[in-house]
Amino acid sequence: MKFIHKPYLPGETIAAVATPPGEGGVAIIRVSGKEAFSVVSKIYSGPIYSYKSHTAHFGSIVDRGEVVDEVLLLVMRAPRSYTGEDTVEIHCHGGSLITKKVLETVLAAGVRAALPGEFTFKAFRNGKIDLAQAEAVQELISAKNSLALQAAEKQLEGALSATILQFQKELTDIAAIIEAWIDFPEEGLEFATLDEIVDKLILVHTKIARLAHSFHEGKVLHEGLTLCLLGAPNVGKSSLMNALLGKERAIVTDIPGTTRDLLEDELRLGGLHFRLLDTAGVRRTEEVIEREGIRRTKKAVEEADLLLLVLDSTRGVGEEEEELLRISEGKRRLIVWNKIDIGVPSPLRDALSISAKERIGLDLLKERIEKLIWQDGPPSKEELLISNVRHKEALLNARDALSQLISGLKEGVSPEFLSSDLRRALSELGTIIGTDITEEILTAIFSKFCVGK
Ligand SMILES: Nc1nc2c(ncn2[C@@H]2O[C@H](COP(=O)(O)OP(=O)(O)OP(=O)(O)O)[C@@H](O)[C@H]2O)c(=O)[nH]1
Ligand SMILES: [Mg+2]
Repeated sequence: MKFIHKPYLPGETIAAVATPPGEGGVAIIRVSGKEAFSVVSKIYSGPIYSYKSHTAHFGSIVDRGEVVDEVLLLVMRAPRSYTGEDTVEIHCHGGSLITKKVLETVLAAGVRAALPGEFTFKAFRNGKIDLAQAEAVQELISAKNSLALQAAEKQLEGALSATILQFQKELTDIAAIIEAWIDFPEEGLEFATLDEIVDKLILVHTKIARLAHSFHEGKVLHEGLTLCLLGAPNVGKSSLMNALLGKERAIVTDIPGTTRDLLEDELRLGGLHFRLLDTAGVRRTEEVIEREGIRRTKKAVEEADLLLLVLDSTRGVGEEEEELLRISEGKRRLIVWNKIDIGVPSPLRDALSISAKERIGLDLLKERIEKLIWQDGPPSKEELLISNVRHKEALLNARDALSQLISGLKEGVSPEFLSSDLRRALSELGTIIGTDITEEILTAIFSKFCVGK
């Protein structure tokens, strides 16, 4: 069944705790909407209507004559607030019980509890930020390293939105030429030659494709990558996991088939974090548990961003190894000959030699992992990266529409079809900044935010 999110009703006044749960110095309760002032005035000791915008005031929250808490009130009048609406922030003492009581008092005075992301939704609806910027807010909050933070800040400032608008402008200019061509076919392509249009389109196409491809780097920054160990039984996958982590995370024995389930831990390498997965060794077996383990291994391999294929240098390349080489073909992978303290690796292109047990060759391995992630070196501060699947899909769809348009132009397809390809590209780009998007998708995006944001 499809999960239906509650719709946001932008006209309503809402309230929520904006600070994380638990105990702290202060907690902030945010109230936003047309009735923010009138509602808070019912429960606050001071003359809130007389307060200037962007000023702070000390007073108390009062419930039927009783003081609930002494608070600092911050008032912001529309449109100069995060949401673009009248907003009151109540800074109360940061205990969970007291915060709850203040919130309950506010809600009882006549506002609705905010849904997840609803304040940011209001900001979007009221034109304070566009959709890409709204999504950047959430990325900013969840950024786990300084590079990810930088990228989110840039997106919040509007770098991505500006780029999308620029693409749209370039395409709209071309659309105008094509439309004129449809309207006055006899005048031919007076404004530009066919080749010129194609060249312009190829340029935009390339830029869109490049931005779509930055998704890999963007994702590395935001989520980290999944690094999956793969190999036949007993080759030393679990030993390598332990060696990389620097702790005895996985059970190691000399019995083939020791690891039967996926094991996971967090690995930090050169400022990046990886989800490191140890898997069950792949071989033909009738044993039920092991077979399930191998099924899980194969699924993990499909989903992994990077594979470490571990081979045993005392065994060489046999039937199982051939199969593993095939499974991992075409994926980002590193081939590692393990146990070089007791074996001799067979020649295989680009393979590394290590000993997980004796800790030989691990630094080089880590270096190679990093190199494989940042194929063109780590991204620079200036580079615009996308990290959101939704953005990537939209860019790829826009790119495909342009590919169609370009080949249509070259083949002399009727101009009506061409302009529909162009419109499709434009509206795909529009979904990124939130101009061509359904209410359902919007709600789904904002509902992933936290309550109070
Ligand atoms: N000499 C030597 N032995 C190793 C090395 N790495 C692992 N071993 C040994 O190989 C055996 C298997 O190691 P594991 O790490 O359990 O191998 P695995 O690939 O996880 O095996 P399964 O979980 O059964 O698939 C153990 O006895 C390890 O001590 C190494 O670099 N050199
Ligand atoms: Mg193992």
